[in-house]
Amino acid sequence: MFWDQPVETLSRAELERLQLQRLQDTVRRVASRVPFYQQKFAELNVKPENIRSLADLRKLPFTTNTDLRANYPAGLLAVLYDETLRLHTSSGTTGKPKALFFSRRDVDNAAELCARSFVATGVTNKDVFQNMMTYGMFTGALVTHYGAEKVGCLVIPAGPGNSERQILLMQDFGTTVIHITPSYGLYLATFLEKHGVNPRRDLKLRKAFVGAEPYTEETRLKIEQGLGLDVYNSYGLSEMNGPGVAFECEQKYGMHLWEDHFLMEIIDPQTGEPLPNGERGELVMTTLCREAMPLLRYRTRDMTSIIPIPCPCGRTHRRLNRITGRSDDMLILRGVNIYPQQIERVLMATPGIGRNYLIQLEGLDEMTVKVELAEAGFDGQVGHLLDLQTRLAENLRAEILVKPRVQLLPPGELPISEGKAKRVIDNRKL
Ligand code: DLL
Repeated sequence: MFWDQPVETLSRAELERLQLQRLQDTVRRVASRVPFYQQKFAELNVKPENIRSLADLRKLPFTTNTDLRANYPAGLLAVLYDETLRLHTSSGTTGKPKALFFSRRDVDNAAELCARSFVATGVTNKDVFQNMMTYGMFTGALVTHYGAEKVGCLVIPAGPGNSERQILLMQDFGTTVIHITPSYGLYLATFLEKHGVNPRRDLKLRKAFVGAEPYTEETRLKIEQGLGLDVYNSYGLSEMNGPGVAFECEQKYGMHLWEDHFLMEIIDPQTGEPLPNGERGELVMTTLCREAMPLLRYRTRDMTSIIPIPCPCGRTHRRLNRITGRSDDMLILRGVNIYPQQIERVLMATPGIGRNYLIQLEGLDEMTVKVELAEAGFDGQVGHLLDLQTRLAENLRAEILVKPRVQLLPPGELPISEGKAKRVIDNRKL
């Protein structure tokens, strides 16, 4: 099923023609209106007329997280203040948030791309969409809310948390699609199990859109099994509209990045140089349609690769592999590079292990992986689980090359996360 078939199936040549024209417009726009880019262009000695092909993209400067914060609140605006319609923010771990402005056209485009994404998974106007993302400054809920309304779904703006009420809403209004973070999805699956709700028998759920933070294929399976539905990976970031940037289609294999709205590059995060097609590196994106706050070559810090083969669904927009973490997420433990996703993969694939975990780094260079046991089969004791603990520590060592301490906890012991989970606590005194 398509929302906008002509655009979604444009030939590569047509798509690239459209991209070049939109890139040139964007470059002219920022060159005439945004002092930050004017200065960057002067430093690199580039002018809008130097951008004659898509390959010329590499002449343009990168934009970083730090640039956004340094220009807070409105330094990167390319429209008049009066022409802005909506503000979102994205909070990082430290310091000022990033402020993201939307014009009327930006608001509409963001909803349009969500509608396109939802329909690509098989959603129709008959679906009931329960939105469990946080409503507020976060893009996750509002942007998808309007996208689902555009498709004609009944939208339930539930927000996250209060799982008992979530289930009542699902039962009373016949929810078929949910939008949820992976951490809350895992929690909700446990909650249903604990309360004897059998989703296949008691609910009408068909699909879940899961994103906003990295997760593994093993987590997808756990959510699918626990909630009795299909999980579609959804990727986006506030700097590029929020959700609806890249989305899985009915094939559930790789996320189509909407290339009529965004140019993508995969670079080596250390050197900034482009990587060969299919190699894993940092995703860099340039907005092609954003009016209020266009961004050139934005360093997302997200690590992924492009799937180098066309999708059987017929969409020509290229697919991204699962985001395996952020380049700045990487932990270095005793000199070894470790991504939290590697740990999650092992945990979620181990029978008897539950869905909530925490990675704690402390002391000189010690890692403890705290993980809850699965609800099913748990008899109130953790003492006699030595065997499982040893096996898990060994499996983790095989994956991350250093042996962490493993602490098994009764179900429900770790803090619940409804939004983005904080999985790593680093208190090392290095
Ligand atoms: O998280 C937008 C969003 C909301 C996407 C709901 C999908 C669903 P930010 O708060 O700006 O925006 O955070 C963006 O979250 O750079 C990634 O590091 C991470 N992220 C988002 N989606 C995924 C995903 C929203 N599917 C940052 N897989 C991004 C892995 C993801 N990481």
